Amino acid sequence: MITLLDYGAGNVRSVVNALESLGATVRQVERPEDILSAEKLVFPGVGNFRSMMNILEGKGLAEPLKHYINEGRPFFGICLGLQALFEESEEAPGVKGLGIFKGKVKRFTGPLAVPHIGWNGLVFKKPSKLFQHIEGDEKFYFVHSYYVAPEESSIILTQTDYGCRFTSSIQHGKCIATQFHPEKSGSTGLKILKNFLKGTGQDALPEKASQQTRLAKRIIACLDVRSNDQGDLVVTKGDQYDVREKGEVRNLGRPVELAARYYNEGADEITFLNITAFRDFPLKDMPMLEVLKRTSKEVFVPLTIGGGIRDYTDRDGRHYSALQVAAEYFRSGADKISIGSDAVLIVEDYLKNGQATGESAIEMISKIYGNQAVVISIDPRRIYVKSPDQVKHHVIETKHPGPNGERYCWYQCTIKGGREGRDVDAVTLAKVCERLGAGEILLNCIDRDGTNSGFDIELIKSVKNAVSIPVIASSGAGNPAHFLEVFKKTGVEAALAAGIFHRREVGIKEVKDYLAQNSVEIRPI
Ligand code: 1PR
Repeated sequence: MITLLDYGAGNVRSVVNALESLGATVRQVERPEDILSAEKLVFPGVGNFRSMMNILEGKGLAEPLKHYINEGRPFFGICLGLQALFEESEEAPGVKGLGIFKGKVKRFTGPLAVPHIGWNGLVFKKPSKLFQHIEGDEKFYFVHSYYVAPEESSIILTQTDYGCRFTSSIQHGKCIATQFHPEKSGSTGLKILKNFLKGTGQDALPEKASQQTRLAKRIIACLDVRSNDQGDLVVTKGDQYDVREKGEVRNLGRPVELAARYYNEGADEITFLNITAFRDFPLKDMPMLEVLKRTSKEVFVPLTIGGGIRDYTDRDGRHYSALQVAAEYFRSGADKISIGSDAVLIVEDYLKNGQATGESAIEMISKIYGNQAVVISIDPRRIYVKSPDQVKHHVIETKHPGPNGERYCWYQCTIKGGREGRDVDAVTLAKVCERLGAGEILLNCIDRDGTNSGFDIELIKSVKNAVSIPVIASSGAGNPAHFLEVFKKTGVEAALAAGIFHRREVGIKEVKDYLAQNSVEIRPI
């Protein structure tokens, strides 16, 4: 029996699913006494250090937790569940951590994008039972802006490189904690959890361990989901956002099945976009929540869900906040939520008033769940202009002149799935969203969507250069060379595709093999 400490700030469903897939029975901590009576305790932390400590203290869980760990009983902390063990964090000055180990939690500084999101390797510092059947060159999924800096080097189990070398896991007796997410690290991560559950066997030091690690470029499979005219929830795909063919919604398969296929084929992440959620209220759209619940039972890589994350008042006058909508998605198995239309309206407001309200969906959700959980999905369309001073927007000089020979363009943000253009450009949107607390940009492009003609390098470069959070390039992938081009020319952290994967024109493995042959770091399948 495993006892799981859920303090209600994120996706613990995936940890439960991972443990159950390994045959464990999981019970949740309901009262402080449940911690003390645990046989094995797992503590997955997500979100913000301050809110985590406030909740632990407020619910009377901090003391039993310290007591349990100090008694040397089996403990597995994940992400913030590692950071909580230290004295304090730069994320929440003045807030005390559990202080089981000496040391601080620090923020990444330097030129690399923060949060550190994606698959990175481990440098092994000491043998552990945890590493049985681990070869050493595998990659694990990280998503964090802060890392622990222990004072006692003897507790350091692994280290990882990202601008600096940081501690990516610790072990002291039976107390183990990882910065990476084993429950989101595919079959390799499950091996780590299995070793913890087993708790027996020899200490092992992986053979292929390297002396340096590199973050992999992520390949993401995207599933645009909506109901077709018969009322079935299907994965569809548009050409420049038009998903109908001969009047019918294109049907490319079932969401859960396709997601499982991409997981098995080596996708580093799966994104679901509920593309008609701007019309319907997503919490009424239970099938989408069901899709997430079912997918997270068999897919152990990160899941992002977008569509309809905004405040909403239903016909009976009942108000739901974007935070409530997001919370439901997280509870159903999402690791990140993506905000599209509402982000444009939030930025319009910000630009009009010159300041943040503190109450926008981006601010509210990132405050509770952490920046890394908030993705902004941008749906821009290219607008040509004759000269840069013709509009007040961020204008670029383009190598692809417009229909009347225009040499300049800007990228207009749209809402409602491209149906309505607004007076905000993609670069400004990305910058303001970063300021408000977004952790990642999913950059689509209506002109390229479904064309197989390659990513819009000019758009992607200008957004990537404007922000310091990770950027996912999307729209237009037609072959493996397009992925290489976008990584080499823009430096984005991830690239997403839909049509070529759905139609089996190109496989994820083919893309990764091609990238690896051309010296791009990838997560091997
Ligand atoms: O506005 O917060 O409700 O979110 C709605 C979400 O649905 C947005 O993220 C928006 O991008 C998405 N969306 C809305 N309508 C469509 C549509 O296609 N009619 N899909 C749509 C956007 C773009 C990508 C696509 C890539 C790669 N789809 O998701 O997967 O362009 O395609 P490709 O590789 O085939 O070129 P909200």
